[in-house]
Amino acid sequence: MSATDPLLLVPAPLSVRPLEGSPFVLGPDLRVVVGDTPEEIGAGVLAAEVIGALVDTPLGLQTGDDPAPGAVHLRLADDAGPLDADPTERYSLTVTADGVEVLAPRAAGLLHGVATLRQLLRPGPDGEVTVPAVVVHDAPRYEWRGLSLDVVRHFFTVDQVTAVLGLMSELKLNVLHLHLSDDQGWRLDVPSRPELAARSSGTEVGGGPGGCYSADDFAQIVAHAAARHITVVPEIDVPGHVNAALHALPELTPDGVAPPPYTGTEVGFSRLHRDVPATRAFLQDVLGDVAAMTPGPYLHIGGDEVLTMAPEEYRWFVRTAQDVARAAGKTVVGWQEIALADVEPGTVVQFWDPRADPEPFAAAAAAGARLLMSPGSRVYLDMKYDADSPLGLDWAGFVEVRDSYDWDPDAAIPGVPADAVVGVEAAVWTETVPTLEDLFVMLLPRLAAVAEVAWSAQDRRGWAGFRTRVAGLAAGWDRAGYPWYPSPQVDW
Ligand code: TNX
Repeated sequence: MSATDPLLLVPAPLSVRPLEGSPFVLGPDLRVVVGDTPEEIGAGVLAAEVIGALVDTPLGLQTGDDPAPGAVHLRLADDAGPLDADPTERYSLTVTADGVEVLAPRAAGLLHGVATLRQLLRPGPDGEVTVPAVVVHDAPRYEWRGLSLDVVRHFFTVDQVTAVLGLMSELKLNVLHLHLSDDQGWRLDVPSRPELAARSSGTEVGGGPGGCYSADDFAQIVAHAAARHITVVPEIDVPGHVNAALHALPELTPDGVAPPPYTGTEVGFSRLHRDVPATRAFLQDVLGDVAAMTPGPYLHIGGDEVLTMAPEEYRWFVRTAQDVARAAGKTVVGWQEIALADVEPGTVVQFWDPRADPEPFAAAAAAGARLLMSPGSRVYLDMKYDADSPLGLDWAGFVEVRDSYDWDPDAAIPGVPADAVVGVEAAVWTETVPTLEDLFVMLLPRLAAVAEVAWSAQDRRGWAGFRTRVAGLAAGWDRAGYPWYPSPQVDW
């Protein structure tokens, strides 16, 4: 690649201005220089790690105001980034022959600047790494840019989830939604009901060993995420998708008999019962435990695909779960079906099935709910790319890279106004996805497309440009050891 190549950045920044002049050359005494606040030091540690891994040398970290030439400077500055954007995540990045400067009002912006820098690094012929001279001003379109990961149908360890977090931060995604309970297993050990993990974590689709997170494991995931300014949203799916809970706690069934474990892929057959006495305390204790284990503001209560419950009883579950979450200081997130119940202002409704009647979503938005856009035909990254994909489902159709890219979240549901759209979340269900390698093949390149939909202004992006830029990421994926799908829609 030469210095005149276009700058291959995904997601596309708000503004990119290439500068005349020589590129920055990463020298042998390259170091990261930060201010002395904890936020700057935290961002500096991660920057040193990320850039150091790319140049194969551990980088030094130095605090202070030293305008050291040849260094990567990270500094908090209120007036950095596009000033009309929210300060939470905006940043500026300036690269000249003399060095690199990342400025942002908050630490999250510093990390976004480092993610942009990472994509600009160009390995030269004799091991020299350069960065073209450029000024970037950038800020996201949506505040919620997520990935939902199903760790139930197949279990993924803390290290594997950490690898996914690494990819997410490269793409400036900021919410990891963990689907922690379902028919096939229970994946989080909660103090009030140790039977759940003890009796129902050793199963998964296809008969594999399953697994679960201890409180300490979960805290580690949350900490790895927090270091990257990613919020973890835990999901306990009720009142359907509960076979694993019923198996562990037979008092939740009407006849007190535990159903056998389930390792198939059908949905919609299991449910809680309002009239079973143990039900209310289960909701209260388990949702309360998960809320207490989660520093983030959200608690996902599932709510999807309850195919055998009267609407009135369903509404009771949603109301009760909302009450528990509110008492624990959390905002409720639920799959789109909760729009048919009484959602409170601020509750996040996650749209997933485009076959549904749009009217209840418009009504929920009018009542103050916020809509999170996860249309299956666009961002369900467990769908097959095409008929030849060895992995994946196809109930929402085939989802090629361009399908994930070419849509506008603000226009995704007729009747829902743009200001009710909180953001975009990709979802990867894992019925057909047993390994981390398989998971990455489902995510890449589609997650890059979703990340751009969620980050980049609608008028700053387009398929022709994205096609070129996403091809520029592949070398980095190879260096990082990420398996990916060479979609025929892109000239790799
Ligand atoms: C629907 S999306 C489900 C999941 C499945 C998924 C497979 C949603 C809220 N429920 O239980 O795993 O389809 O694509």
